[in-house]
Amino acid sequence: MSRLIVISNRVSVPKAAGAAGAQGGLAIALNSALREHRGIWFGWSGQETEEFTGHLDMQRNEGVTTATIDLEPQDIDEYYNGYANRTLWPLFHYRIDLTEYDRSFGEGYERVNARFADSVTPLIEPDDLVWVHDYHLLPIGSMLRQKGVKNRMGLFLHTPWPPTRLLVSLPFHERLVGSMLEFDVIGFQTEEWLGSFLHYVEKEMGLDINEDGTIDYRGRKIVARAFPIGIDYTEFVEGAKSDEAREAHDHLKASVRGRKMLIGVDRLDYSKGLGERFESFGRFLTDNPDQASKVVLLQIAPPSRGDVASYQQIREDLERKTGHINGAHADVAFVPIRYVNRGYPRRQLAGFYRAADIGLVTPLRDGMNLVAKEYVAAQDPEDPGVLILSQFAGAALQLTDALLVNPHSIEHVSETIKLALEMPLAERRRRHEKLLASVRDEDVVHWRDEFVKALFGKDGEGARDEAA
Ligand code: GDG
Repeated sequence: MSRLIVISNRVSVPKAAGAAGAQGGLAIALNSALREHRGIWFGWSGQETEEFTGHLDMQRNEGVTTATIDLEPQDIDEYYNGYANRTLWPLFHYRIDLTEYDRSFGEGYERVNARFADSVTPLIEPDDLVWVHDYHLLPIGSMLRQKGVKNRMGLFLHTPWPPTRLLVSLPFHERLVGSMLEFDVIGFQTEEWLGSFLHYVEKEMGLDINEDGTIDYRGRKIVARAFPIGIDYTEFVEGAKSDEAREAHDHLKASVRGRKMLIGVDRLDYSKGLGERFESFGRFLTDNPDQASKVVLLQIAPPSRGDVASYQQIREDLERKTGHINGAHADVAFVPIRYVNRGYPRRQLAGFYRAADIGLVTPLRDGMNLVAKEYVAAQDPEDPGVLILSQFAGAALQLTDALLVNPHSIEHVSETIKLALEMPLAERRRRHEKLLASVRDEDVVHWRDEFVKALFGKDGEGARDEAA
């Protein structure tokens, strides 16, 4: 069996099941694939070093080998805080108003991708399959090819892919996309992002897309496909049954004292539509004054990317909005928004989801959105909550039995909250049953297996044919 080499910006060192700070579903799924394939997970350690040496820190934990490198402060500034999080992230989430185009970011991005390629190449054996993750590492495939790596290589993009008219605002966009075509498999979360990518390839690069969706490029056939990611359903449902989850559920339920609860769980990121969500909830309270003392919104929002100015702004904006809405609608015995700027262990989170009557998942743009799927998995099937989901999340293409909303329309979301609160049990059950089937059947293991199968190629050959 071919080994699997996973390359991503950061590496998640495996921890024993149930350990404190246990990992997310993606890390668990990749680690189990690595265990099965005797593979290696390579990436940045998250640590700084004065001068880049390329020293590999190899570790083995829970049957998985990880290899990490440290980066220089300038690398972190230009590659991670710069090109990845100030340029590509906003651009890929359709926010060209927030996108910064600084030449030094692009240079740092290429330099770090080259450093990744230099460091990982000696670890790659001829039959290995190479699986690269996300927008941090789009050009690494071409750099590995230049170093003589002939293995089959795949890229999976966790974010959306923007429409061509937005992408062409990126200086050197042709170079970036051209470098991606050195991969054998390019995976997206949804058909929509895939469609945007193929549109670019056709219109800007003049390439033909074959009937089966493959692209012929310099004598090779590239598979570009949608592989919608899921959650680790089994792990999540087990966690939701744990004592920790039950205690978190009971504690939260007791604290709301019979009021209906809405929950949001998101990294503090402008793509998640938190400002619009708070405004919609505020509008709901204004339009339904009798409800003000009967509902509460719990928003869990662990801070992220705090070194980037736009993230500092969203934080300030949300603090202002929370203060404003709570000031207008609170009473001596309750506040309508509980805004919590910290993270919780996964099992507690599962308990919180189950305690909530509504899951409010309203990103302005999201590659997939796993919170929507976790909310569904955590519900009591006999008395499930209602999922309100943005039509702009990749998950909306699968979770069609959620109440789909336009998160930009404050009125629409406000009215949908009312609808969800009034939804009869039979309809809640009917919708939940369908949602649950999708979350259970298209889980992260299914996603991983589909991608690895595509990476193997039809003939099951690991190494790619040199003559092809
Ligand atoms: C990117 C794409 C795509 C959140 N707060 C806590 C916590 N979380 C966990 C959630 C969920 C994960 O973080 C967030 O995943 P999302 O999918 O919602 O969003 P991104 O972080 O933006 O992820 C996204 C994903 O990659 C996978 O491809 O779906 O579109 O943007 O699992 O539960 N976990 C814990 N405590 C928290 O407080 N333990």
